[in-house]
Amino acid sequence: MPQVLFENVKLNNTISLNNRILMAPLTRCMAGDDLVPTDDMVKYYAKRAKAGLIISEATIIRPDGQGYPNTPGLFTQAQITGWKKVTDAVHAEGGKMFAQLWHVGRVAHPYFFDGEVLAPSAIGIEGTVPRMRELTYQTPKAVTQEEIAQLVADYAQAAANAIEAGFDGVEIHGANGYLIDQFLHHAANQRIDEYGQTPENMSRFALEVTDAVAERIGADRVGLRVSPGAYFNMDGDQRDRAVFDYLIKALNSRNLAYLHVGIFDDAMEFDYLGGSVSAYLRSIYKGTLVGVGSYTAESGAEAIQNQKFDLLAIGRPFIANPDYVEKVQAGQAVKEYDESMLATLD
Ligand code: FNR
Ligand code: 8K6
Repeated sequence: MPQVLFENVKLNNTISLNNRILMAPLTRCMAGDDLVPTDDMVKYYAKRAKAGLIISEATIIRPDGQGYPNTPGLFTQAQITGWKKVTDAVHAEGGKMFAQLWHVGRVAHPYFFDGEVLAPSAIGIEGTVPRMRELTYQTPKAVTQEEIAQLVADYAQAAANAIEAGFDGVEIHGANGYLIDQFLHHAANQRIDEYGQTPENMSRFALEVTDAVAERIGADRVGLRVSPGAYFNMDGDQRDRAVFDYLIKALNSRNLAYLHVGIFDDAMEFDYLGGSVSAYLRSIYKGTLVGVGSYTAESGAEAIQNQKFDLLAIGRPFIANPDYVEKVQAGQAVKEYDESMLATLD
């Protein structure tokens, strides 16, 4: 049994975890009508409450943040009430849970809402919406500064809604090519105002959202996920390195609960980062770092022992094994993940 994973950890004076294993955020596209969490979702999360911290599937902060079918929201009273059932069930099992706050930016599709697709710049992505291949991605509209201010306010409101829904905190989804990440990469951000061109300007939106959310619910309850290595709905650019150097240094003084790597396989190396995303972030970030990406309990524990990161997030194996933590603790083999498992919520 990889013992280091089963230590209690104090993230700060507000949040302590029973172990170092996090359930990674996993979009399941199973929310009900009006994007309200269902009773099946209550059961699904409660079964996984032995994780030190569950991070919810990405949850949209407002209607135009949606890019996939049946992703839950946190902007209506019915959604808040639905999530409260989930968090109550997780707490009853002794677990803790953060909500992942999401706006997909240019990965949105107006099939899901009335309005325009918004992004830093009018640069679209190729392709079609997963599971709805008839929907082709559109060229987004570059947001105005007034719209940026509203987005920042809407992230803060969604964070307040998350606390009302009983979450222990929130993770801001700044990763995987979605809205916040779009501001951080040159391939998606070609603005010429104070949100573009320089590392300070390109980091501005991410920091404004982080600060607004922290001010509303307390920095102790806020995590952030980032993808300095572009790999999903995004192209990398040598100049992105300076943007993330600036952003991560600026985060050092924010005293967040944690910073979370956004990647599918942490063995991936990026030339402009000088190696893996986790190694790059560790070289700059002074706070708690959550590693992720094709780890097993054994390889993740070894990485923690070698101080590559502090906490281990597990994604696909948690879909395959609701009792992942119990199995690892008992030294039992875990079931292999298979994409066909996405069809049902067990
Ligand atoms: C993901 N991932 C993901 N990431 C995120 O930040 N928000 C999300 O909602 C999702 N949704 C999602 C759905 C599915 C089906 C998969 C497979 C992945 C990425 C996930 O959190 C994690 O980073 C990767 O799965 C890599 O970790 P594992 O699976 O190798 O442990
Ligand atoms: C499952 C329905 C849609 C969920 C969208 C959330 C994003 C995760 C989807 C998985 C896609 C994997 C892409 C991995 C790219 C790796 C490149 C090396």
